[in-house]
Amino acid sequence: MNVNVSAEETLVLVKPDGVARNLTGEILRRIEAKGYQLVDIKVVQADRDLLAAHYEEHVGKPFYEPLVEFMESGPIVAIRVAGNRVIEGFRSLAGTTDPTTAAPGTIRGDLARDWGLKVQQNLVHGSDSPESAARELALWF
Ligand code: RTP
Ligand code: MG
Repeated sequence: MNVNVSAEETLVLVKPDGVARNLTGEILRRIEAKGYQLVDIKVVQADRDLLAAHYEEHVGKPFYEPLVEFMESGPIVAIRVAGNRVIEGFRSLAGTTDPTTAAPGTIRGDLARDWGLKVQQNLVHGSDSPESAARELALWF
């Protein structure tokens, strides 16, 4: 199996809910089972500056402040993942943002639900474009 073709990279975060629920291993298992490569990984307690930079596109939206509070609430596992079309592929593995309607078979669809909180606690983040991936990987690694 050729694993070195077009090694696009993406940033995956296991958010504080995923770490607290001991789902990091299950999420890594799904990434590896799909055939993507784990290039780098670390546990991070994110501060406001990092989160403000990471979520700059969402500054000013109603969910921004609860989102930052949630992301500050505990450790995050940051992972550099490589593979052909991995940016699109990981978002497909993750499922849609709202965990109630995320398709079964996806990380969010199988493992997350709406807890009725102020922000979606949906277990994972994945970069949404090559530009976002490059920007976010430089922030977290
Ligand atoms: P992510 O950035 O985490 O991979 O998720 P995404 O692209 O599917 O969602 P995005 O629109 O970028 O939103 C970032 C994160 O903000 C929280 N969110 N909550 N209305 C809400 O309650 C709401 N909207 C967004 C989620 O944690 C989402 O993943
Ligand atoms: Mg996003």
